[in-house]
Amino acid sequence: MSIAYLCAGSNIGDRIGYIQQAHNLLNDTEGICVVESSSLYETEPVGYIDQEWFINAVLKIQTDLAPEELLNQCLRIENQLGRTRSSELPPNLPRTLDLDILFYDDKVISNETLEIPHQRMHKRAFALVPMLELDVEFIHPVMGKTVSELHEILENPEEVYLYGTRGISF
Ligand code: PH2
Ligand code: MG
Ligand code: MG
Repeated sequence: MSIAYLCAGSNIGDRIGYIQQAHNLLNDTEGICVVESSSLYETEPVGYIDQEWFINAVLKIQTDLAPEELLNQCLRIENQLGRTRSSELPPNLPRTLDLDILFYDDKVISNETLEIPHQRMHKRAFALVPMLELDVEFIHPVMGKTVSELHEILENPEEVYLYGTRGISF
C-alpha cells in the first residue's frame, strides 16, 4: 500500500463540482482510497494570463496501483469529466479537470510519460499551500526540503485564497 498526493485543478465551468466529482470518481476506483482532502483554494493562473482563476485542492490517497496505473486512472477521470487534449490545440487551455500526481511515497520517477515528484510543484503555491494542510513535514525527495520549507522560500508566489475569501487580506 502506498500513499500518494494528487493535485486537482479546474478553471472552467462548475469548478467546484469538477473537483468534487474527481474526488468521488477516485474513491470509486479499485485500488484507490481517498484518505484526506485539503480545503478548496481559489488560485491565480500560473503560466498564462487571460484565464479564469482556478479552484485547486490536494487529495491524499492510499493506493495499490503502481504509479503508471495511477496516472492512467487520473487521465481516465480527466477524460470522463470532459477534458479535451489534442496535439492540434495549444497546451494549457482552460480545463474542466487536471489531476496531477505530486508525490508517490518517496519515489523519484522520470520518464517520457511520468515525472514524480511533479516537475514544478515545488515552485507553485497552488500545490504547496493545500499540501501544507495535509502534511507540512513531508519531505520532497528531490529537493530534500519539507513542503513547509519549500513554501517559505517561494519567490513571487501566485495569489492563493481559501475558497470564498478571495480579495480579503488577513
Ligand atoms: N495548472 C497548470 C498551469 N497553471 N495555475 C493554477 N493556479 N492552478 C493550476 O492547477 C494550474 C495553473 C498546468 O496544469
Ligand atoms: Mg497540471
Ligand atoms: Mg496534468
